[in-house]
This record gives sequence, structure tokens and C-alpha cells, in this order.
Amino acid sequence: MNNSVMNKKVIVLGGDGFCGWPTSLHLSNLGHEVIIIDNLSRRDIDNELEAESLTPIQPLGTRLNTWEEISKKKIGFYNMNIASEYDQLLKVLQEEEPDVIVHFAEQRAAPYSMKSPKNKRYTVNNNINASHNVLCAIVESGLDVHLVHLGTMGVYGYGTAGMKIPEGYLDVEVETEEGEKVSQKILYPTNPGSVYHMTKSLDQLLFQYYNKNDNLRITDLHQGIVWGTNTRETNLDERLINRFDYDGDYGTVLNRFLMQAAVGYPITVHGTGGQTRAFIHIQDTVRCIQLAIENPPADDEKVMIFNQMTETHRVNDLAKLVSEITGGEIAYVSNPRKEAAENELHVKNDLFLSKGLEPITLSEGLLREVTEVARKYADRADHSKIPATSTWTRDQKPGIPEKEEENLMN
Ligand code: NAD
Ligand code: USQ
Repeated sequence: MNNSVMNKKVIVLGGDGFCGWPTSLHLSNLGHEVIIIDNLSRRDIDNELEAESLTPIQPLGTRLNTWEEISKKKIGFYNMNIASEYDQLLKVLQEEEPDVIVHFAEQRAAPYSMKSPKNKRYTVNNNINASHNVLCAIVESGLDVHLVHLGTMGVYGYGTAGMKIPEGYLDVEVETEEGEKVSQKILYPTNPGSVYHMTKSLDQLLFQYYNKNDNLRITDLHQGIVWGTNTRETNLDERLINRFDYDGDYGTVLNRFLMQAAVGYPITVHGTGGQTRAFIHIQDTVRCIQLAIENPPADDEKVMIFNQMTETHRVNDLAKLVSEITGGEIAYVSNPRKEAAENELHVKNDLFLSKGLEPITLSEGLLREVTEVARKYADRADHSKIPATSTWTRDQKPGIPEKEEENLMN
């Protein structure tokens, strides 16, 4: 059988999360043997923030039993902190002997990472130790594992690059002392905009080193902002429903705008909304992971980097589009982040297109689908958790709409 379509044993680190859960189901549905490792820290953070997923996500045990009932396929689970429980992680790798590890298990919210010194340190300790432990354990196990990591478009920064952002590497020409021109391929210079995005920049160096020193086969996916909520598999039964983050720390921009419009909260555009970002629908996320697994790097290949995004949009244009479709009112609020007021963003995504990705782009139908999910669970929304209150420095102010500020005071 062609290696690319052979069923594989896949460990999904962070398989209980927003991207990890639908990916686990998708891979299991394709016939891969899937094992989730997760310490359920994202659920703990929900408790800490007193902000739940808008959708009623079920305990992981219920999710796994439901999947087995429906698909007759079993997904394994280990409750483990991969950033601190190195020996246990190594033992699981030695016992399970996976072909592939998909690594989602990091603290992924920029605002959460900027909330306090404690949060900054937690994000760095968790993310860097998680990635390093995985790399170290793969080497110590002696197994030939393909590591697929979820990185971010944010490593490139959001200045105006003046060029199409390449997939990970930049071709440069340097001049030697003798005046000779030498061509080099270097990692695109990182320019992270938060402590969270910085950890993803540091991850890149870890991958480059372990690839060079130990010939590890690594794919790093520089993913844009994920929108949407359900996929074909999570739609099969309400107990499989995916997480929908809407709060000021974990909610991402397009899902927040759709949710805000659905529950009658003003659409919170930070500053002028001049920020341009890269986006991808959750259904394409799971398809991209499938394609990355089916197209592993060769033994002596350098870290393979794909830009996992399908389109770019300006935040203000998204707000206007959501407002047109839903009738929601836009509120231009103070920007709690330290970021350029405006940027252009042009990105190459040729690699996934060449592997067969047929991008799902923004359409009214899909936007309405998210709004309908949000409307269905609107009574679960806690309006006091909607505004983004984590500020990047003492100079920024929370992004609270004026009329809601009064409600918050009362
Ligand atoms: P999420 O927080 O919903 O899921 C992450 C999962 O990892 C959670 O279930 C959490 O409990 C687990 N986890 C975290 N630290 C762990 C540890 N030390 N040990 C074991 N488990 C741990 O996040 P998500 O939205 O699913 O994102 C997954 C990955 O994709 C992240 O690395 C993120 O940076 C990246 N990404 C996400 C987006 C997005 O828009 N959601 C966009 C680009 C990239
Ligand atoms: N924004 C608003 N209003 C809001 C929320 C956000 O105007 O109510 C603005 C922000 O100021 C920012 C932009 O929208 O300019 C995007 O913010 P976001 O929270 O949607 O995205 P970000 O912080 O970049 O993080 C998310 C994920 C992260 C992932 C990243 C991909 O949480 O895990 O790495 O998207 S990317 O943005 O391509 O780097």
C-alpha cells in the first residue's frame, strides 16, 4: 500500500482542545489509530476564568464513549502534563510506538498570556517545556516518529512585510569579506506580538536544532486564526460538539464577532480595526493535518513549514460583513493590545494547495451556521466575560464598549 494512505498510529497531544478534538475524530474516522494525551488544563483555565465554552462540551470520557458508540472506533486517552511529566511521556511513547505525533498541547491565547506575570511565566514554562519534552522523548525512545506541530502565522509578525510571506524560510544573499555573494535560506525573522506568539517563535528554534542534530522528521504548521465550530464528525452527535470560545481571553476575532451579533452584544473592533490577519475554517484545519500526515518529510529533510491559512481579511471588514449579515451594531473600542494600527498581509500557501487542499473560504452560509450555533446556546453566554480586558502594557486600556461599561459597573 502507498505509505501516504497507510493507516498509522497517531498520538494527538492536546486532543481535548478546540483544534485537537475535531482532528482526533477526523483521523480516527479515516482509519488511523488515535490516542489522545491531554492534561485537561484548558478546562481548568475555564474554571479559573469563570468563562465556559458557549457550546456545552461534554467531559472527555463522554466524548470518547460517544465516538465509540457511533463509529465503533476506539480513541485511547492518557491524562498527562507533557510539560512536567517527562518520564510518563517517554513511557507512553515506548509502549505505544506511534508513527506520528500531532502536537497541539500549548497555552494558545495571546490575551491570556499577557494577563499577568504569572500568566506570562506559565505560558513560557508550559509551551517551551511541552515542545522540548516531546522532542527529547522522541530521541530517547529511538523511534522514527513524524512530529506535526501546530505553530502560528503570528511568528512572522504583523508589520507590513512588503512581500508575500514565504512558507517558513527566506532566501537571502549575503556578501562575504571578499565581496562574493552567497545565497542562504534562513528561518523567516520572527517578530512575535505577544508572549504566547513568542513561545511559538522559540519552538521553531527547538525544531531546527533537533532536526539538525538528531534528524527528527518535523512538520511545523503556521496556522492562521481558526473560525467556525463544528466539523463533519463533531456534527454527528450533540455529545461530540466542539468548543466555542467567546470570552475576552480565548475567543478569537471572527467567532467573537459572530457570537456578539447573535447574542445582541456590540461587535468589538479594537482601535480602527486596521489589522489584517490570516484565517482558516476548522474543517480545513483537520484536513490540513491529514495532508501533513500523508506527506511527511524525508529522513534527511529540514523542518517542513507550511502556512496553514486560506485567506486574509482586515478586522474592520469582517466586522462590517458580520454587521450586514446579522444587523449587529459595531463598537470601536480601545485596543487592549500593543499592535500596529494597520497592516497589509500577503501570504503564500502553495504547499497545502499542491497537496490537494481545496480551501473553504468565508461564505455567508458558513457565517450564518456559526451564528446559528451561537444563537442556539445564547442563554449560556455570560456578557460580563465578552470584553477583552487583558492589556499588553500599562498604557493600553480594556476593549469595553461604552454602553456596556455602565452595565459592568452596576
Ligand atoms: P486549546 O487550548 O483549545 O487546546 C489545547 C489543548 O492542549 C487543551 O485541551 C489543553 O488542555 C492541552 N494542553 C495544554 N498544555 C498541555 C500540557 N502541558 N500537557 C498536556 N496537555 C496540554 O487550543 P486550540 O485552539 O485547540 O489550539 C491548538 C494548537 O493550535 C495550539 O498550539 C495553538 O497555538 C495552535 N493554533 C490555534 C489557533 C486557533 O485559532 N485556535 C490558530 C493557530 C494556531
Ligand atoms: N480583535 C478585535 N476585536 C476582538 C478580538 C480581537 O478587533 O474582539 C483583533 C485583535 O486586536 C487582533 C486580531 O483581532 O488584531 C486577531 O485577534 P485574535 O484574538 O483573533 O487572534 P490572535 O490573538 O492572533 O490569536 C489567535 C489564536 C492563536 C493563534 C493565532 C493565529 O488564539 O492561538 O496562534 O490566532 S495568528 O493570528 O495568525 O497568529
